[in-house]
Amino acid sequence: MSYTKCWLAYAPMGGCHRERLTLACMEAGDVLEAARDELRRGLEGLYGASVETAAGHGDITLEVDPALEGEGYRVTADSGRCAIAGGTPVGVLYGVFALLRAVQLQACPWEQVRLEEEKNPSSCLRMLNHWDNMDGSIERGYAGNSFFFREDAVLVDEKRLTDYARMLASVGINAIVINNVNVKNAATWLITPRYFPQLRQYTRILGRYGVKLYLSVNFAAPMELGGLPSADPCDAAVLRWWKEKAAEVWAELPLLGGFLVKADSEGRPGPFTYGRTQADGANMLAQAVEPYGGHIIWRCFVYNCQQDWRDVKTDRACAGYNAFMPLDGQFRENVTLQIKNGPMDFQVREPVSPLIGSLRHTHIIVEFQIAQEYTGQQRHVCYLMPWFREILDTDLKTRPDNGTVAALIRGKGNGMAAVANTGDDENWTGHDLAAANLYGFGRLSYDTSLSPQQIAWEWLRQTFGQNPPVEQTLHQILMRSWPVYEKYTAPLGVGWMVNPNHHYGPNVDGYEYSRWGCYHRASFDGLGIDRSPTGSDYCHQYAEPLASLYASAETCPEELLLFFHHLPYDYRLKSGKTILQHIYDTHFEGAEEAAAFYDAVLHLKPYLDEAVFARLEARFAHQKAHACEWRDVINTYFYRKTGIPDGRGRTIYP
Ligand code: GCW
Repeated sequence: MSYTKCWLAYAPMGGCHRERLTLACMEAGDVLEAARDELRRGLEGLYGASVETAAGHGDITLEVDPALEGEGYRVTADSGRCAIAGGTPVGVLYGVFALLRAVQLQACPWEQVRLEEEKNPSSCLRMLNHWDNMDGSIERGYAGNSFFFREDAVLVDEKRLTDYARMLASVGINAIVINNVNVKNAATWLITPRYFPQLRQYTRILGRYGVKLYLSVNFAAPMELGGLPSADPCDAAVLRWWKEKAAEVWAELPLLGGFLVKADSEGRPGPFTYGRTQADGANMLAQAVEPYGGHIIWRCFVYNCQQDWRDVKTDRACAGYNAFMPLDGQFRENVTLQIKNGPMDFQVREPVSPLIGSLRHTHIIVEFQIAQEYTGQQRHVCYLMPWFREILDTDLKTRPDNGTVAALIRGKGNGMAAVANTGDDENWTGHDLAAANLYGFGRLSYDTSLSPQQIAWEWLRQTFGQNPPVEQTLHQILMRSWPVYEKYTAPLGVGWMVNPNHHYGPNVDGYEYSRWGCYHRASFDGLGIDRSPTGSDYCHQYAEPLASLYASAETCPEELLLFFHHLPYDYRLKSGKTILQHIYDTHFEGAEEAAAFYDAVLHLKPYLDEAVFARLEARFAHQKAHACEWRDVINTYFYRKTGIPDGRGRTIYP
């Protein structure tokens, strides 16, 4: 299947033509060769120049400078001369992408490009987690099927994998997990000779772009592959099995980064089965992979998914903290805990998980989701960088100086991961604008200080070239998209009003009487979940002053009000409106704004490639209609609960 180049299109920059450029590179090696190839491809595309190799000095010089941090780079460009240095070849590659980005943003003749940029990555681990299954389907995939797997085979499409690796490297992503965290059936066999030859190709292709391969593994593999009677992490035979397995795996795949594990979660096996702790499980695996420099990433998404909705004391939001906080300091050096950004599950709005700030002696990765499971499934536009920016800026007040999430994920063993949003669709991400989330996540993970505005602007310029109407309109749409989506789907921190299983579309009570522990508790007297001391007291998992701030409805940030409190429909917000009227208003406004997005996109027809316009037009038309469905279902639901009509007399169906 053919596919687009996304932000690596390198469209010619009008009026900036240049015949010839010379390029000198001091050293050799695969990654440096990739850096040279990219520079050539980029400059040929942008300037129409032929790029020739020079001995000694050229217009552009690439070099490794060990004085820089490994994946850091320095680029200086002035008067037609440019020097790109990196702490390692991967740093050089990142410098090349930084130059190409700057060239496109400046959009001027080569001699006028000026750049003075030195950067080190904000965190060590900048990962994507693909939830691809070996039959080719993707759990929570909204952009076609897997380009890694089909019918239990590992596909090696060298061209597509290379182009993917280029996209990842261009934004600083340095690791990917290609298989779903729910490891079953054939995927359990990925760590056996059945798949080593193909996976070796992956490590080679990705390695050229500084991207490390990781695999999700099945905690019960000693039973399923090895025929052992148990997978008890404290059983010597189990440890022995994993040690032998690691020796075999790394002998075949010496470049493998490590394993990602979802244990004791949503039906997956884990140490709890044997009365052991999550640390027992993680450390046993860590010990096995340690001789090879292997790394264990252990997910904290551990909760009881067999809850009873009648039980109002058990609160799923408390689960991750309760399971992992007592273990702080007990994990081996090569273990990192991966924690979802919020305590529930990638809702449109959640508070930041308190576990992120409270662990002090444990490496952590914060897990984000750019697969838009709960944020419009890549049919609605939802640019997530403003949301991720807020998360990174949240100060959890657990450190005397800087307790922001961005500060907590600095340093060795820490980082950011995102559930990936790509598939084999021709534009990679289903919705063309969803590619901004892939681009943005990578950029933000490399440089956590970037603004969502800047990222959107960079992405638009590189994707669509110099195209002012497109840039302006789509920039505004991107920046408004998350607040608008929130308006018509998730009022005041309430989530989960979606259809069970596939999670698309409105269904206010979809999860209300289910076993999954995610309720909104709408009743005759009000709405929201009491997580204050009179309820589950989840708010006291936070340090002061946050605990008190969340504990009182008066001081709780309004966007999270109903996440923390059950309040009457006539409770007055700071705006003076009642909660009910706020719900009505935001749903009418959200649907109107979605309609305005559609109208704005229609005006871009003359400025967009035909196929791109057709795809955008179809998605925005769907969003416009579907936002009305959300509006009406939610408004009617609350009208029926309360019998109180809209204060402004707009149509709410009885
Ligand atoms: O909420 C759930 C998703 C599952 C996913 C799980 C997880 C991979 O709906 O599809 O499973 O989160 O993060 O493990």
